[in-house]
Amino acid sequence: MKRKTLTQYLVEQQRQADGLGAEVRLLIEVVARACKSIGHAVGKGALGGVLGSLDSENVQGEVQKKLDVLSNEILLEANEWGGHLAAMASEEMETIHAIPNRYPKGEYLLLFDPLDGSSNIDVNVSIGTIFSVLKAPTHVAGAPVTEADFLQEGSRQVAAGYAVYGPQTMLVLTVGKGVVGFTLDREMGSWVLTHENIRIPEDTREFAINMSNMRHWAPPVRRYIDECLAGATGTRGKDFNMRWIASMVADVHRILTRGGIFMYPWDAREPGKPGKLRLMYEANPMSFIVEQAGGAAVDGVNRILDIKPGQLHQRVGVVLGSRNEVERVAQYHREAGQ
Ligand code: P6P
Repeated sequence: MKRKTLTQYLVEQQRQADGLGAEVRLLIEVVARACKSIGHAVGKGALGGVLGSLDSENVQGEVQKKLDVLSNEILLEANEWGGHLAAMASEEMETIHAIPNRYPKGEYLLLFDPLDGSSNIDVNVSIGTIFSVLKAPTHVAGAPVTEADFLQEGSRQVAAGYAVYGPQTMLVLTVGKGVVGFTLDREMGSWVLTHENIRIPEDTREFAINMSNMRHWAPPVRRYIDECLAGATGTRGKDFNMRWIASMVADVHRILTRGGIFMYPWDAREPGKPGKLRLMYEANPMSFIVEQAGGAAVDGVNRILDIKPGQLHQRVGVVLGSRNEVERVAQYHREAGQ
């Protein structure tokens, strides 16, 4: 049977009773097309002269890779003219990006990490693009959009998704009706629906965490990982496996595909920061996707999608994946009074 394309899936979603609005459908198609361009640039690697770092740093204080900046520009240019957005925000830009006056404005806000996992670019390991869609507050009609308009809980996302540039290039998407996956048919240049209902198993034997930070973890995290490491000889009564790709998109995609728990918790290296990952364009979109696939996502104890943001680039601890394992970690935090 002929597989559906992204366009066909979005048209069918639009026809539903409480369906997708035309602007959101256009938004997703534009972002998906931009991800094709990013994937094409990533795939060229050294042949495209796009590897390596620039002399600049982003707002996070991280050295920018050429592909970070290129990916950001691709997403900005693709989304400026369509009339579906009020403004955009990116990990690579300190302030929000207003739609130029020469273009019509729409009702939605787009946030993205244009190329997540940048440390993996130069070593040819999977990286990805993460995006999140919010509705702009009604008052923005006519008034300039401000950063405050973006500071909405993750539970208010209209859509979220990521592209993963790996052995296959895939687009994983939720519009609040479960999670679907599209594989890029590189010959036709079309996104083909290959995963119609992605679900995360509630249990797992696989954890993902950067073990080199072990001495900096809070006790509940250390307790959980120690139990996993004790395996069948310990209280868990089963052996665990470990994976850490250091590209959130790749680690989360594995968890959506076969289960697992992903952890980037608070640690004592920078005690004033709640975690390394960013709430608005990493944790929130991934948490929306994970919950829509039957998983769970907490900052250690609180549901990530309930967090009221204070700043655009604020960071957060992240524990997400197979529901029963995430709940165990949250329980250990509650028992520790955290
Ligand atoms: P570490 C990539 O830089 C990233 O933001 C996530 O994609 C990834 O999960 C994490 O940082 C890796 O961090 O400290 O292991 O290099």
